[in-house]
Amino acid sequence: MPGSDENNGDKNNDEPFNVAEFCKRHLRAGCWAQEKILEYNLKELHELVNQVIEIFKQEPTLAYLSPPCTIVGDIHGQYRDLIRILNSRQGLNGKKVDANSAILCKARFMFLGDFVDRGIQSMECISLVFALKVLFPKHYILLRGNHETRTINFAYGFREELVTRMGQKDGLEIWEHFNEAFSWMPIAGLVGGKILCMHGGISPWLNSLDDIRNIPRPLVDVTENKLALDLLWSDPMDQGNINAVNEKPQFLKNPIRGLSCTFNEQAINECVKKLNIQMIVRAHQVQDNGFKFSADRKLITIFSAPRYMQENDNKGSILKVNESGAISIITLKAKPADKVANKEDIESNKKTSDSSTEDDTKKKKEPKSSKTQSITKSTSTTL
Ligand SMILES: [Mn+2]
Repeated sequence: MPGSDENNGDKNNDEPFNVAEFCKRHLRAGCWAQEKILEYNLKELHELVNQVIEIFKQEPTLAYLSPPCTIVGDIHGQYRDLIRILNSRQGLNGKKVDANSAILCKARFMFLGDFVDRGIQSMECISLVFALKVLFPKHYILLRGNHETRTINFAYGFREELVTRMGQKDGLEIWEHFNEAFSWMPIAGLVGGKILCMHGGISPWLNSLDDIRNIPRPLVDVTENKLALDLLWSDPMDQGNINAVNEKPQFLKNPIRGLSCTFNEQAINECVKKLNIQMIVRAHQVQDNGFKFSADRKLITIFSAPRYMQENDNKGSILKVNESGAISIITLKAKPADKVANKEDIESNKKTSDSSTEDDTKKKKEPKSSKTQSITKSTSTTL
């Protein structure tokens, strides 16, 4: 700003925050491919968080998105995989894909939360998705996961990463501000009015979509709201558990998490009926193949962090929903750590984008249901 630069010792710090530039900085070749870490200054992070908070405040607690779109599960600080996912967009119409420009063009994404913790680049992941949210608020829906809560990201990596990279004082200050933003995030999402999305799962307290709309925000401590707690934390019952197929009880204590509940097939069937939806998409649990169906495909778990925590051989997956509501699964292979994500990713993305029919896919992971509705039609491609 002319006339206001008398004490302009650090030029970068005094330049107005430019979210598009900030976003592009995250995408420049080399940064993500080689897992180099980015440098941030405190002021721009505060500015980003302020802007995203204003957007979350405008958004309903049950956020909406129309298809075609992509639904994404847990990211957990795996920045390189986040870039692969963002580049898997549909609708490029065979155009040559350049990572920088492709990522900035409009596509619709519903993220199911758990952006931070566990992986080594929580800062890049949350900063990039927040920047995309600020740039394209109606195209990027960011739901809250159980790691977008203070008590969890205190202990599982995000706070420590901020302190290590920003210093004790600045790190803790921006950590508090990020958590303020998390308290404003939407708790669930609805795709095309028929696919209900959340991080964890359903709840005995969920009897209508209005129950979700009525969850108050900011919600600093999710344990204070029983429905929000379950939406962020619950799990389907293990299919080996006899209660999973019994009629009752539909909900049990969650022995693995130590809070919230597990729910059985009957609970899923009843919930889908009661809410007049076609299916539920949730994340929250690592899967060997990146995804898993439950209750005759009325619920799907998708997990989008391949080789989770560097110690699992799991694949990741994302879910594409086309204009008519049909779903297809894209699998993200677990890559060896030294293999750079590059052109090859982009090539396979292009194939995916070009295949407008559901038939020309490489692998079928699950047997087709005999009564196939358009919404539950499912195929998979490998990315
Ligand atoms: Mn989770």
